[in-house]
Amino acid sequence: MDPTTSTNPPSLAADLADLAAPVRSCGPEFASAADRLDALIRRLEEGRFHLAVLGQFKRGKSTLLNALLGEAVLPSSVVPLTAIPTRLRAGSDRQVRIAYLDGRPDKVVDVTDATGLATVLARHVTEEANPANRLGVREVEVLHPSPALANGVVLIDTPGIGSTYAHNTATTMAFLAECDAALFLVSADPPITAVEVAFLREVQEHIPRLFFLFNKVDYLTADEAAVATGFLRRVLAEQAGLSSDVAIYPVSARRGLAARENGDAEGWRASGCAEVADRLLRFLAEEKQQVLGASVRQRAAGIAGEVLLALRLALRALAMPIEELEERSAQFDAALAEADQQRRFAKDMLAGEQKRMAELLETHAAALREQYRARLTGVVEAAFAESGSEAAAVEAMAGAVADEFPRELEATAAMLDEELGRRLRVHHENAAQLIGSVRTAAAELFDVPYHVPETEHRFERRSRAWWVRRDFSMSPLIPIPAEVMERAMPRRLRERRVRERLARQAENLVRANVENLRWSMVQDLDAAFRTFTSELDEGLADAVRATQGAIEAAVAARNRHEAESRVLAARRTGEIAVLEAALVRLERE
Ligand SMILES: Nc1nc2c(ncn2[C@@H]2O[C@H](COP(=O)(O)OP(=O)(O)OP(=O)(O)O)[C@@H](O)[C@H]2O)c(=O)[nH]1
Ligand SMILES: [Mg+2]
Repeated sequence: MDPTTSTNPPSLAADLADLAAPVRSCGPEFASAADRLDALIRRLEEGRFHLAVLGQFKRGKSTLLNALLGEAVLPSSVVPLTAIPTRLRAGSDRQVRIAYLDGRPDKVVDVTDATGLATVLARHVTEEANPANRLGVREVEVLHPSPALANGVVLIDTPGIGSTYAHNTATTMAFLAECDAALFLVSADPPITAVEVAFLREVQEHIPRLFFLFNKVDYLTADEAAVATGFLRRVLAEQAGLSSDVAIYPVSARRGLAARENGDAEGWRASGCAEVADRLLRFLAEEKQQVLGASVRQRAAGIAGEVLLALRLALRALAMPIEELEERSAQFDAALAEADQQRRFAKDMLAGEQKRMAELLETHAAALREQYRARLTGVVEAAFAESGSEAAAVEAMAGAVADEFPRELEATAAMLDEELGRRLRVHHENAAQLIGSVRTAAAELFDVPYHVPETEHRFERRSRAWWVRRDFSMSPLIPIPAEVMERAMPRRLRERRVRERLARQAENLVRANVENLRWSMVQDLDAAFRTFTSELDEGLADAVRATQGAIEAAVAARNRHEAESRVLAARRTGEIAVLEAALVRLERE
């Protein structure tokens, strides 16, 4: 029995695909609806949960992942080994996809068993076979049927940090922003090091959820393990600011792997790996998938509702006396003209909002500049007055910049981001209402059922995550010019020159860093409004195309030939039945 077996969740992606295919075959006027359904499927895929295993070299990251997979496929060794991040995600068969740094096409290798997989991986991801990444591999992705990868979990093996191979550390650092959560592996041999604490601090900046695994407990007696985790807990609390009751999961990845290979459920549980698999992987992934799944389901149902409306409109129009059809069609055109008027109005409002947001941003940038100028000047003057040393003053300024600015700039970025989200939400609701009104007008005029789907209240903007997390790295301080010449000057004069120079440095720092923030926000603001405006235009155009298109097609069919209308009516009736059934499946959850 597979100790990690879980019931497979019903596949939302499959339900969506069942919906997208018939929508696409309804005709070219439904292509955009089908595209939107495909985009939702992609979003589900992208929304997979990325969980990295991080830690210093040789802590047992690859071994732990092998244990979770249930077979030894990731190379593990007693020397620093993993050199390329390797993603593991669900697939029905084993396959490796290798992506290259220079953009040449990915290499895809199908393998039949664990040994084949291990061989391909060893050739590409190890420091031994691919020293300093001579093969130019960017990343490796493995498809694998293990249940540990169900629920959209993507597990990531990363190169260990802190080994003599500095490039491995750099590779892992560059990877952090893509992770939703991480398992941070430490072990007893040796106890947590200063390098790991520094790495952990960095990781904390990028990854919102971290879980601590204490590996290789098989080396220790129960008493020793208790002492060792106590020490780890203290270090985490004192040096990484974690709460003193932070959860630490003791595991033996090696024993876990052996247990999986021998089908030993008790050994699997005793290794501690079962708890990691059950509690962490499943819990985290489900949490994320639920939120995403609910939102995707709701949107898909909305799209299906739109398509059904168009089909029903067509069917109704095909059955209506021709004079009545023409009259209602003219009334609908009038409703569309009114909607277009409102669209223009909405765009004017948006342009005004964008201008006000830009002004707000400038006001904040000016205030920040003032605040930092005062703060830095104070720091520099105090340090210089106390020490009389220019170098010490520069040092103090650098300290203030490094400690305070990033946090405060991020806080400002987050605040403005909130504000933008709040303001755009109102416009978003108005736009949804306007687009909905076109469909409602058609439904009422032609007397067919239609419910405007609920709009989601959460207004999503893609830029948010990297806005707030962007690296507000500080501009370097200007090097101090040679002071030799000044040594000969009278003290007063020399001090004045130093003070002036320090003030200039402070001013430059303030400008550079505030400008950094301002510029990135101006860009994001523009992008947010541009996207929003085009979404409004496209959404409205879609609504018009679907409703008016369906009615016009019916009018044309009626005018051509009675037989043609009958064929079209029969086809639409069939399509409605198929879609209604697909919608029921989608909504059964
Ligand atoms: N005793 C014991 N040894 C383990 C355990 N887990 C891993 N090891 C051993 O530790 C060594 C390193 O394991 P790897 O899985 O290669 O470690 P890694 O963290 O992936 O190393 P890098 O890829 O170099 O960063 C191997 O010899 C493993 O067999 C464990 O739970 N107990
Ligand atoms: Mg490894």
